[in-house]
Amino acid sequence: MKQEFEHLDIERIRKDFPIFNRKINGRPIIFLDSASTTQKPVQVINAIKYYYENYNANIHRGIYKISEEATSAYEESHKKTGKFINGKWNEIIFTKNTTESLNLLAYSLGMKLKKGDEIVISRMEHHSNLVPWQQIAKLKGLKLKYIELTKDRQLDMGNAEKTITEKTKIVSVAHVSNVLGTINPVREIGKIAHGNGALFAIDGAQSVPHITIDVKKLDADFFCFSSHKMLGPTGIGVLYGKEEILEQMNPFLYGGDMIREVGYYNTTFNNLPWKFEAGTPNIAGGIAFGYAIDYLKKIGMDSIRNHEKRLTDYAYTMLHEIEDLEIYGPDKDSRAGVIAFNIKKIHSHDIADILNRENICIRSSHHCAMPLHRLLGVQGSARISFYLYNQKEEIDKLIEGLKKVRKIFD
Ligand code: C6P
Repeated sequence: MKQEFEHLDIERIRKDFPIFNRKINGRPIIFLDSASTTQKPVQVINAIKYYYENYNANIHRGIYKISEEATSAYEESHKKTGKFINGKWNEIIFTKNTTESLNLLAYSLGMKLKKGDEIVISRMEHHSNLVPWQQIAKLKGLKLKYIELTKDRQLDMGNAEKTITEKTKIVSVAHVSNVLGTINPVREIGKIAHGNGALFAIDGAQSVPHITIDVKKLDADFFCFSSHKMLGPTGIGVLYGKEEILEQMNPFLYGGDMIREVGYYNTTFNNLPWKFEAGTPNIAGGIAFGYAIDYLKKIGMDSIRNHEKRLTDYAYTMLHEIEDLEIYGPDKDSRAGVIAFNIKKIHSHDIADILNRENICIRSSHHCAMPLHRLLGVQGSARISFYLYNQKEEIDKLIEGLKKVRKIFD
């Protein structure tokens, strides 16, 4: 098995992540919760420190050297992000996180819809891609419809064909489910949406960090994701949108930097992407995010996906050794590096708590997908998730830990 894991130099990669030097009770941290947020390499941490120590200044406002340096570094990050997903730099709006990107969409697009217009999402959405649409639907008298799931928890494409109709104005689905790990056929969903004249948005929070993304190939009108789930700092998210559509949209937030001309009674707005970036942004975070992208590109997204696939396959197989353990979602060939499970008669918090005693960090609860958990017939689940710095040995430790959990409860 070892040989199969040797295509990436994980030991070398781990040296870039200072947190892995930390020991708790003399033992290292086994971090299996990257779907929640990832650890940060020294290159990203240093970029933040360097900015504050050397060119901390507001952007687009000063005509002095350090402000120009900050402006150009912040804009450079937009360019890197655009290239990373094959979009143009002015189609990249920096927000706070995926949640804010989706709220921006729901508000800006939703406010233009009329009573009776329909919005379609799926039964597996994270609250961030559910609550904003649900609330704008209530406010504007819109109809919110759901694409159903198959028995193995993939999107039911037959149902998608029926649910998306000419009344549908917006379709928004997760690329990868943060609970089921399902990788959704977003290109096909997009075709159905566009075939009915609807706009198509993708929640890419769990895909951009792990899979090569080409927004042009996917023909996504919008694509949302978070820096902190891809080695970057918290407080920076992305909304990609097709230029011609963003041009037609109204801003979500109003204030400084997003304007061209302001009078006491009227305002005209700035060019893209600044029209959607009101106020002083997270400058340090935006700049450091560019360094996270550099890091991922250096390792290579295909290598990262391969590595995670091997870890996921291995974990999926090993978890089946645990008695009464149920995994949610499709089989290992159709999933990303996220595995949610329950062990019969043991609460997921107990599993997480006992593993915590071994410094194994996993997530337990509804993972911000309460309706999905209800659909699965459970209140919550335990969840493990992987990234480029995880090792096969960590999965072995997890399995040992889970065997201990079983023993305690037996
Ligand atoms: N999921 C998890 O542990 P933010 O918090 O805005 O950066 O990302 C929101 C979000 C949106 N969509 C999906 C599919 C997600 O997984 C998340 C974040 C984390 O699963 C925190 S709940």
